[in-house]
Amino acid sequence: MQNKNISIIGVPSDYGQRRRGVDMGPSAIRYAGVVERLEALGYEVVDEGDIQVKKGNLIVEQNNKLLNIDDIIKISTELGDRVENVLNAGRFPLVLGGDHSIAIGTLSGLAKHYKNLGVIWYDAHADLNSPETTPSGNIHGMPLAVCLGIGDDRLTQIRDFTPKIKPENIIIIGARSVDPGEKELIKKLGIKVYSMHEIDRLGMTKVMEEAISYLIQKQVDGVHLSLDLDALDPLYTPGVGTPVPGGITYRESHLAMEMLEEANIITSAEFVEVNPILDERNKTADTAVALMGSLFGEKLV
Ligand code: NNH
Ligand code: MN
Ligand code: MN
Ligand code: MN
Repeated sequence: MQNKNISIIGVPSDYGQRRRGVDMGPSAIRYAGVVERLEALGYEVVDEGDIQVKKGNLIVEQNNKLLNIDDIIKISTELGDRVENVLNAGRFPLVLGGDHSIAIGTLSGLAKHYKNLGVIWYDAHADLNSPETTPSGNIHGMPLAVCLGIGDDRLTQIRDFTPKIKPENIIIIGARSVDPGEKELIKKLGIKVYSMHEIDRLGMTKVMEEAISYLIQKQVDGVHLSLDLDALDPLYTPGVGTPVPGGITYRESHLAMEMLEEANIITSAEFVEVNPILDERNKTADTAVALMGSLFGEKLV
């Protein structure tokens, strides 16, 4: 990574879904040794701590299509401000979740800075739902749509501008649980997706080579990696709220991170959906930190 100065921001939020515990993700990732791991690679790491998230009862009512929206607006706005400050200080933002709804905040900070931002969405899901298409009402299934300007105005207008990203600058990797409305949107907007089918068929090497040259062709001025730990097979990351079998392997994920590092294109990252309550001895947080190792240039020999 070109930028040797990393700022870590924890976002202990579980408001984007219904299972308690993902708010402890940032702690679990810290205890897995993220700061030490990155310092050992020669980075100057500042852990800025967690943003303030109110502890409260999750709203889980059946027919609500935007669960906990008020809390999510507040968290996203604050996170956006914090991420923008990190960029203005010339530092690399590394955001620790929390459920994936926090990406709305992260992108709202990044997009003020980068005018043609690329996004790699490493996830079992597409996170392209809206209140009209959501099967759950969980906002963690919506952040990519929100950043495209699709969905409730209160979310799309966070930090007073929309859209945050262009559909042609997005690459989804690892998808295997995509809802009908999301499939329609992917077709309509022509979003580039490497589902598990393409990963099986082409192999991760080819997938990453293509993904990287695709973003370079789009002349992006930065690339954000939004990594949902459920992209990996639950074998390696059991501590996630919505595990889906048939996922990306541990080795394939390391390869993907190593290739991103070699390509030297990543300018910010977030690791989300680590839920220690659902985990086995902090395995998911350990995997997250190991992947960060590869992303930031750790070599095996
Ligand atoms: N697509 C489902 C929904 O919108 C599940 C989303 N869950 C995720 N996304 N973990 O990454 O509710
Ligand atoms: Mn996700
Ligand atoms: Mn997911
Ligand atoms: Mn998830």
